[in-house]
Amino acid sequence: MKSMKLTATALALLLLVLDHAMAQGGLKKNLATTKPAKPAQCCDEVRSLKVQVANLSSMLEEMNKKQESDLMKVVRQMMELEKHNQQHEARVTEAESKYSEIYNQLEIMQLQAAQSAPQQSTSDAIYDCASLYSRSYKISGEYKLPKDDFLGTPELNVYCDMENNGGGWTVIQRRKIGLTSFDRDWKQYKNGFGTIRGDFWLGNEHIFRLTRQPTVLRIELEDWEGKTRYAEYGFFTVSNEMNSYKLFIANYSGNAGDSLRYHNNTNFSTNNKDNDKCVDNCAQLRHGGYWYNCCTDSNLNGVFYRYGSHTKNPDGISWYGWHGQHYSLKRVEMKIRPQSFVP
Ligand SMILES: [Ca+2]
Repeated sequence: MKSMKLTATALALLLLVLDHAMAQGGLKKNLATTKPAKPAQCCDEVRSLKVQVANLSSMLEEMNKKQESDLMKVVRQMMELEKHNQQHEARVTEAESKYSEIYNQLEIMQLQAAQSAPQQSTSDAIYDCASLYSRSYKISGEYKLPKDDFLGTPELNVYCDMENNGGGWTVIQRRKIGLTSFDRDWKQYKNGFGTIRGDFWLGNEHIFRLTRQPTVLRIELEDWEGKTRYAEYGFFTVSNEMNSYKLFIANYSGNAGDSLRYHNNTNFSTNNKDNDKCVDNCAQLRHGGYWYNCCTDSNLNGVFYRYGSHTKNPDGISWYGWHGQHYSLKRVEMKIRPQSFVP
């Protein structure tokens, strides 16, 4: 601003000087026409004016130069500011991306927390006798398990053994009265049949759902002399219907012998569905529904034979490891409990 003002003043001064010089020149011309001139005085004046003009011109030039350099300085400062601005913007962008990254992580954590929430609630949910036991239901008997939308299980009547071997057992099969036929079809074995306080099969669909968590199977046997034996499997699970409720067992312990091992990795068969590993139809030959191989080393869903007739037939309730193929047991109970259960 100051240099601009200076330039304007200098220009005004220069114009004034030039005007004066022109006027002088015009006067000189006029004088030349009228009377003889005084060349020495005139030339001196012109010369001094010329010097002044030259001085002013150089001043002006200098000012221009200075102005130009000032302008360059301003431009450089502006460029510098622009650079700073860009750097600042880059930092803001970086900060923003970091923020969004953190926000995303937070969102993932919240999602995981939300997903784990129903899992936590299922540990409180009642879906077997073990969860009832942990809620202080410690008397053996019939219980109604509520429908569970999360597990997709319907309401179900079960018998809970809350007293033997630590309790918390869900009974999945029982033979003791002998009036209920176990020679049933696929659908009946799928959904279960019999009476929960007497002889029954809980149902393959229910057994499949109950054994989706690591499960223990305990089989208790009684013969006609009133002696008892047991077989326990630390691992027991049954696959879904699409996989024919295939049996998986492991980790045997007990005193009855391991007569279920022969049936490991076999599909469930019924009198109307031959899924066994035999040319024969084992379910029809043994008159039950079971994980038949070719055909049996045990037949816990076989025919109930009363005292006197229990040692004659190969289709009875047999456990080869104890009484062999031709002995039909008096009482059987199959029960399950989660591996994680603490009495
Ligand atoms: Ca067959």
